[in-house]
Amino acid sequence: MTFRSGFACFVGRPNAGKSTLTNALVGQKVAITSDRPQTTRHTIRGIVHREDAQMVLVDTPGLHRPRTLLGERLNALVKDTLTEVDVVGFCLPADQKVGPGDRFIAEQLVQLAGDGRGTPVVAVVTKSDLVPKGRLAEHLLAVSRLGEWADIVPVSAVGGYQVDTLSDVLIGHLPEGPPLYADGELTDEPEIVMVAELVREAALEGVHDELPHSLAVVVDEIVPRERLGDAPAMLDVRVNLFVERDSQKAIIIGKGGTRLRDVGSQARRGIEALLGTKVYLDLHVKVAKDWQRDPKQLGRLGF
Ligand SMILES: Nc1nc2c(ncn2[C@@H]2O[C@H](COP(=O)(O)OP(=O)(O)OP(=O)(O)O)[C@@H](O)[C@H]2O)c(=O)[nH]1
Ligand SMILES: [Mg+2]
Repeated sequence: MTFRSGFACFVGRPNAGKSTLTNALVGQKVAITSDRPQTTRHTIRGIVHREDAQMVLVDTPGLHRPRTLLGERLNALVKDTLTEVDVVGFCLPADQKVGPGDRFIAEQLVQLAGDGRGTPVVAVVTKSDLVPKGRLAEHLLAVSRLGEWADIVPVSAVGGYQVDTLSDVLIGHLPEGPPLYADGELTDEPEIVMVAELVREAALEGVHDELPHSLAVVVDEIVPRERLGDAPAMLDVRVNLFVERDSQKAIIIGKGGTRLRDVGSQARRGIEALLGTKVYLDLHVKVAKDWQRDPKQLGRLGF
């Protein structure tokens, strides 16, 4: 049996369903998801293990016309990733017409194919559960006219439709080679990053307008709590949430602190599942004025 291994990445405009699809292919949550655009802010590797192959799936931030320095840095990150993979999955959501955002990305992908490497691009029509069959057929046609694709695969990460088929198609483009990660390893995301991401995911729920973009989360420390008698093991997790303005701080905290408490209890459940121990989660909201446009602050927040 030939064994294949290599790298695939998902690109697409914000909110196209890249991270949800990554999680579905890996079979476990490695990337946070939300219905707010620009949820993903760094590349995340999820590893798909099979008898005959190992695929390192790189989930990327949504590609878009940048309006801030953060946006520019995210786009640059995606472009770097594109040159480093064996196959690209271009995600186009079925519930939205092919638009200027998709054409912008298609142009970048044409340049990639033309640079001599000839990286194959598979068009992935995401969220196909959201549209009737006839609409899906129209969308597939529009996608096929958008560029030269190695394949076009409609999927639904939520319904599980054709997720395995997509895995087969992507793996078919990987070279022969040995596994790159140990058996059972599902991501190379450090725990500390996953913890911060789970807090950001919880905090994104129900906030609107500019706030999702203005929110950054950094773990301050994770320390084991001293055990008294046979009390169960417990970790103290201190996390800072940064926003850009005082008004945003008030929204995140909510009336009498209720909103922040809800965010904390939702995030704590995910963090306890991730770390496998009880957690005391301590959230602090701080203002870092206009950090999205400030190179110094961007550096400090890890961008
Ligand atoms: N119905 C349906 N909804 C989906 C599907 N895939 C993703 N979604 C929803 O679409 C929204 C965006 O999903 P994400 O996976 O966060 O999208 P993304 O492309 O990673 O977004 P960015 O990281 O912001 O670029 C979320 O609310 C998901 O629940 C799907 O197959 N079906
Ligand atoms: Mg994402």
